[in-house]
Amino acid sequence: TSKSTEAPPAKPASDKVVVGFSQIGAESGWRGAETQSIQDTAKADSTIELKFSDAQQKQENQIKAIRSFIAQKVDVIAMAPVVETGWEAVLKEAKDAKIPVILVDRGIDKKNEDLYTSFIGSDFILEGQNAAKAMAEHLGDKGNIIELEGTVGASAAIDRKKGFDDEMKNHPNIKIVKSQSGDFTRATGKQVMEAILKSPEGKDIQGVYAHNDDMALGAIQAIEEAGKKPGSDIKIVSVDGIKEAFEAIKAGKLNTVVECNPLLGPQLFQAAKDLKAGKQLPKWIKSNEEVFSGQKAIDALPNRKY
Ligand code: GYE
Repeated sequence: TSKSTEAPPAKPASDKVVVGFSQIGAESGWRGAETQSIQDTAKADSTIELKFSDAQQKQENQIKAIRSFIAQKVDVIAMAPVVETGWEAVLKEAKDAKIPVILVDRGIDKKNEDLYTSFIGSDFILEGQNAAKAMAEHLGDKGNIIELEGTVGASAAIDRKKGFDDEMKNHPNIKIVKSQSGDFTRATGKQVMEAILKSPEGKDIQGVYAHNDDMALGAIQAIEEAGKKPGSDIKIVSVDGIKEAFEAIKAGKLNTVVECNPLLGPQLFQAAKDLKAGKQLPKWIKSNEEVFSGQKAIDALPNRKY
C-alpha cells in the first residue's frame, strides 16, 4: 500500500503545521472513530497537513513510520503507542531531531516521560474503577466473573485491569475466575469467551468485564450461542461507548458502558499548532468521560457521535 513508510527525499516548503500520525491499526470501532476524527479535523483545516500511517497492530511498523516522519522533518509527531515499552530508541531519535512527540490515546512507560511532550487521552485507571463499581452493583456484590483484557502490554489494558482490581478489593465476594486477552477485537473476544464457556471455570459465571466494547460484543454472541442470556444471566460491563454498545444496552444485552472518548482530532491539532507557536503544553490533556447504564444509555443513544 502507499502508506508513508519510505522516506521521501526532502521537505516541501510549507507554512502548514505538518503532523505525522502513527495509528495502531483498525482493531475496534473505537479506533475507527478516532482515525475518522483525526482525518476529518485535518481535512477541514487548511493550516494542517496530516501524514497518516496505519501500523496494522505492529510496533515495528510504528517505529518505521516514526523514523519516516523524522526523515521528512515533520513539525510534530503524533502516535498511539500499541504497547507501553520499546520506544526509547526511536523517541530519542525524534528528540535529537528536535521534533516534539504527542502521545494520542495510549501511554508509554513512566520512565520514558522525558521522551514525549504531552499525552492526550483518558484516565484508564479511573475507567477500570468505574467498571468495577458498576459490576459490583449489577451483581449485588457477589459472583464469579470473567475479564477480557485488551492487547497485552497496552497501557489501556494494563491500567483498566489495575483500576478494576483496585476497586474490587472493596468487593471480596466477587471473584475474577479467569482473565485473558481478547486483543481488543470482536473476533478474538468471541473466541476467548467461547473457550471459557466450555471450560470448567465457565460453568458458573455471573459477569463479564471487557476492556472494550468490541470484545464485549463478541462475548455477547458467544454467550447467546451457548444458550444463555447476556445482560441478565451474565451481566456485562465494557469500556469505550461506541454506538453498537449503546444499542446492546437498549436490547438488554449489555449492562454498563464506561465511556472513553476517541474524538481526539481537534485536541491533537490544537496541541500541534500550540507547539509550533512555541507554547508549552500540559503533560496530560485529559478526556472527560461518563458512565452509562439502563435508561441513561437509551436516552443518550440518538446523540452518540461514534
Ligand atoms: O479502548 C480500544 C482500542 O487505546 C483507548 O484501544 C484505546 C483503546 C480502546 O482498540 O477499543
